[in-house]
Amino acid sequence: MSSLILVLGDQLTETLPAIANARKTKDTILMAEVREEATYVKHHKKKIAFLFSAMRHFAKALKDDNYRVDYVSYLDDNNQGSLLGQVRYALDNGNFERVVCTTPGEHRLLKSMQQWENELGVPVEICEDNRFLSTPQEFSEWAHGKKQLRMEFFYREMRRKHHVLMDGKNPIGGKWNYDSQNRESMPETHKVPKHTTFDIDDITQDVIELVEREFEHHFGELDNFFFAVTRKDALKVLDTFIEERLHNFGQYQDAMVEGKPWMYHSHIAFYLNCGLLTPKEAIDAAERAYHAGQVPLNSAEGFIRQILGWREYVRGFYWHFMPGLKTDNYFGNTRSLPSFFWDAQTNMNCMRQCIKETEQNAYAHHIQRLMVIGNFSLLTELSPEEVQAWYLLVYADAYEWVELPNVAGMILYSDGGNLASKPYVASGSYINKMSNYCKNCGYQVSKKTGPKACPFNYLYWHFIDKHKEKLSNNNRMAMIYKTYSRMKEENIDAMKDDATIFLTKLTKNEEV
Ligand code: FAD
Ligand code: DLZ
Ligand code: SF4
Repeated sequence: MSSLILVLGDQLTETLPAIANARKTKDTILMAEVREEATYVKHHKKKIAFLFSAMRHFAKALKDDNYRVDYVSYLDDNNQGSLLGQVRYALDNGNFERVVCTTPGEHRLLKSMQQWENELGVPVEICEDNRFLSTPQEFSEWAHGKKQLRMEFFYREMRRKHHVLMDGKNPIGGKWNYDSQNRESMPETHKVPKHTTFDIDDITQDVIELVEREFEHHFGELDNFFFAVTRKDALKVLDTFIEERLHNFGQYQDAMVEGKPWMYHSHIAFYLNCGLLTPKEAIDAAERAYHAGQVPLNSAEGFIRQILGWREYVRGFYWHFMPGLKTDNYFGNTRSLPSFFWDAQTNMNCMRQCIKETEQNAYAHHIQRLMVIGNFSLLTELSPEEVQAWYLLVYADAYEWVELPNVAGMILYSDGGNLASKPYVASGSYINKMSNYCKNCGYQVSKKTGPKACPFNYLYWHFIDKHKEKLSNNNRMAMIYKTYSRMKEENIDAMKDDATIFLTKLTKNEEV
């Protein structure tokens, strides 16, 4: 009995049970570049080029390892345009008794796969994705009966369970979390190490030309392709991060500097999320560097928390709250995205820089996504559906299981607070403290109202005022509402008036 094993573009890991259990002389691994996956949101050009190239390299490595591989390129005559179509075509033209897949990272695709057995008339086995350190079931068991699902407590469980940075039953250093040491801004003269890039080989060059032709109208730039597209090179990105960047990761984790998109971040989410790296090897490498005395505890713990904590937590959260998470809209926001989300043409320098870098690199670091673009999206009442689609298509590390909890739960609070204990909103002073963006801005961060005032300032108080019924009982908002209650009515009115003018401009898609 031979099996047809479907491997998706973000399942490029040889140790997945579906691949590891394949019988090399009997079974066939099917991989396909299909229009449906590349366009259900119009992914960034660099994201498609990265993934198609990584898929082609992975297929080649499997073939070199004597697996039978049926690789369908985007322009192949037999390309059916969808995963189901491609599986059906392979079944019609081969001799397979069953289909084997791995649980996909998106709810829409899992629901579709669960129907395939009926549609195809052969058994379809959906294997576990064993690349995570926790399962969705484990998350749901942890969540059961809890009023609040705070990441910090989930993270502590993960630390204990996997014995990471532990000293017996206690966290190494006596504290679970060293975030209070991780909030420094970066002096402009500080030199950040160059980020790791690779030469473009023939496979990648072909894919870049394909994407330029076939996805011409998609968002983003293709120049300066920098990605690792093989496991070997992805490991090099991880190693270089541990050697050159991890030391300062904690200290500068939240900092933003104009013209420095890469900072001390690891740039490994691209590879973790498509399978070229595993989370365990990234965590182990950071822990080893700490024990070897190469990096301080605040950096090692901060980095490990992102992977063992946040990454595992958001995946469990996604499956626990889907499909409702996608349609939740706690504040009832409906405004369409302004056109500068697509071309970065705005006088707000922080938004201009973060969107421009997103356009260039299919990457922005966490605080740019959270406290600049995300903060703006919530304060300007953008439609959750449109913001979700934007984040899913612009970043090369974005798949719905990780993008949606961050967007719906973390930046938009559209789930009403299951993920975040309070909305992540801030005025311009936060952006000014953590970046040098305000120096080159058409607005003045010190001004609260008037045509030159920083829009984040009056939009922030407009938000606080507008949602007082929904938010003022939240303990974590108490200080803010105390300050608000002491503000002069005329000042609040002036900010509300400026916010209304600004929001009307956005609705009309006028320049801001
Ligand atoms: P680093 O800063 O070096 O962090 C190390 C690793 O920790 C990352 O590679 C990532 O795997 C993990 N991590 C850190 N924060 C998170 C988080 N909040 N959720 C899950 N994993 C995390 N991350 C994605 O992988 N894909 C997304 O589509 C995505 N969308 C986001 C959208 C918004 C609105 C926000 C606020 C965050 C989003 N993140 C997403 C989380 C985070 O911003 C990225 O993981 C990070 O910027 C990737 O860059 P890096 O690899 O240099 O990460
Ligand atoms: C993101 C993506 C893109 C752009 N193209 C493909 C593709 O052509 N073939 C494929 O198998 N996977 C692709 N992917 C990744 C899938 O969209 C991803 O597997 C699902 O969204 C589940 O996470
Ligand atoms: Fe952004 Fe306001 Fe600073 Fe301009 S002044 S960069 S809009 S925070």
